[in-house]
Amino acid sequence: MKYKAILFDLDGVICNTDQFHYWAWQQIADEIGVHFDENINNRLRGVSRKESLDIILESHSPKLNEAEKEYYLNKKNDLYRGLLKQMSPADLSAEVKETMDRLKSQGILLAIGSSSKNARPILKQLGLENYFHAVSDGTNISRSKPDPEVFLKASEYLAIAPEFCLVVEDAKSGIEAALAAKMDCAAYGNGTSYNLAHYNLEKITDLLPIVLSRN
Ligand code: B16
Ligand code: MG
Repeated sequence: MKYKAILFDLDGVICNTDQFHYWAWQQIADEIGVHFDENINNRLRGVSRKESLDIILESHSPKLNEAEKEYYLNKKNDLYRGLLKQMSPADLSAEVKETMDRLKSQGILLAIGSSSKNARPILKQLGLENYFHAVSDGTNISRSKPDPEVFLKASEYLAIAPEFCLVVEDAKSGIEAALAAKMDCAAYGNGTSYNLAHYNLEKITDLLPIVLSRN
């Protein structure tokens, strides 16, 4: 068996919360008066909230002090949490759910590997709070992607060695984290533009032949 576990990124793979992050960061950038666009937003994928703000502020002067940064971090999270409230199980695409159900029915273990500290509430909104065999997220790590910690923790929780894990990621930082964890990686969405992963998924169901034909 090549893969015994699939580690799914959350924002941008299981759900489209990446759009909410983008919108909330845009409000913050506008308030600060710093330029923000899609290219900068793509650099924030998989990166922690704090590091995201530092990336947005790269071209800004004068530098913000810690209290000011704290204010904007809290405000961004409040805006983002406000958007999450509108999510429901209807926001989980049938394609994603069917793909995960098929893998599960074949005895493959499924985990979340997300940098987000909001992963648990998001899973609840989607009706997935008890769906995964393990959840590794921003609350159990000290270094976010591209550090491999979040995926190594997931493999530890599942008791499956990294060589048997396949990561599904939309972020450059997430693909790098998977490779640093010595795991295979399937890129999805924005992640396919970097040509760094072992596989590029055009649609999430493309995962099925990759995983099931090698088992
Ligand atoms: P939060 P993922 C990541 O989640 C997002 O891609 C990234 O944009 C965000 O800054 C990070 O979570 C932290 O999220 O502010 O909710 O703690 O893609 O690793 O699932
Ligand atoms: Mg992501």
